[in-house]
Amino acid sequence: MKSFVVQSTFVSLLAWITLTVALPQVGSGTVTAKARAATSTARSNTVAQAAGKLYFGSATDNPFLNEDATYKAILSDNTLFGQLSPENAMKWDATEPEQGVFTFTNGDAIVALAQANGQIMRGHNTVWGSQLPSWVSDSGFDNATLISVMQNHVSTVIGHYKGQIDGWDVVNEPFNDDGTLASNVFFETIGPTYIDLALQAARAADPNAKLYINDFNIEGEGAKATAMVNLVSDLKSRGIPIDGIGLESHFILGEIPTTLQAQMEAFTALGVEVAVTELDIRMTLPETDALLAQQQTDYQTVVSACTAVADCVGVTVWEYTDKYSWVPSTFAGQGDADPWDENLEMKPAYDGIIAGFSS
Ligand code: 9MR
Repeated sequence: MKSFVVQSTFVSLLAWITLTVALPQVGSGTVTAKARAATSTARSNTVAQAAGKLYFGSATDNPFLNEDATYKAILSDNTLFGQLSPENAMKWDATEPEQGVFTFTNGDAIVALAQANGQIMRGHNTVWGSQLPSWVSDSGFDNATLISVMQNHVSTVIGHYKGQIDGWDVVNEPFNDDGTLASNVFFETIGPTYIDLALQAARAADPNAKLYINDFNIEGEGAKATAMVNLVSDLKSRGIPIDGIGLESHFILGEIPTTLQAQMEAFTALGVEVAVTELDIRMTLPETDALLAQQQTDYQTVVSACTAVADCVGVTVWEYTDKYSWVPSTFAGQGDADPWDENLEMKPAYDGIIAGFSS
């Protein structure tokens, strides 16, 4: 009797779970299996290259590569991804955690993977106010010492990867939103010429790598984008090496700047290339059919802009899957920003990418 009660409770529980999971969730505010899946059979890097771009790519990080074989297998498919960016492995805190002690193990692993897969590598990044070890940020180094420390870091990291990196984010996020230069130890100690010195050291270390300045909130017209135009034209007029501007493109659903393509054109008119370097489009959770459809449209809008601009060389998503996105831990209640879902299945956003390269 007791066993029957336990068993029947178990069966009821199972039935409840089955019903709850299988019940069709229709109407607004819900997600249906059909609306969740991508329908395209085209391959994202193949269509990017057919559109004249160098690549469609993704950021990646070592913990995920080491622990998730399915994730790694999808990332390694060069019909999907023609380019990799190291999400953290080449940053200052990862590569020179103690002064003069360089560790390249994680970065090397990503470069080796890209080479084995026939994928282009972007380098990210050498000089940035974040993810700095305290021996740099809190050092109190004087001007001459910090210049030498910075030049040594740029030369050693870029030199280590000489010939293996297509484009380097040499200087990362140098601006405030109002277009003034951001306060960080380099700006505060060396002044604005830290940018010149970093770019010159990078050119000397790998003359064939494309040298980029990378930033966010420069994807549409505004004070910050104007400041980037002014900086790059000033660098070029003074003969400081600069080859590209990275538009990070961490967007909010439904808020893609209407001036995105025009801004890319304003940048390329300076004689540099541009790349969409860190694309993701986050939504307020939970996902709904409507939000996924809007996300598809938004991905298409961004990729179409790059397709339309001859000197936009490629599009990189900042992790291809929601499973490993940086977004939820940074923006409470937001997420699902990437074109593959938590189960490594393609979302409607993937169809948007394919359509964007096909436009
Ligand atoms: O995705 C990166 C995350 O894993 C790190 O914790 C974070 C720390 O700053 O950096 C993230 O990547 C950033 C990139 O390096 C520069 N642009 C903004 C990215 C998202 O924060």
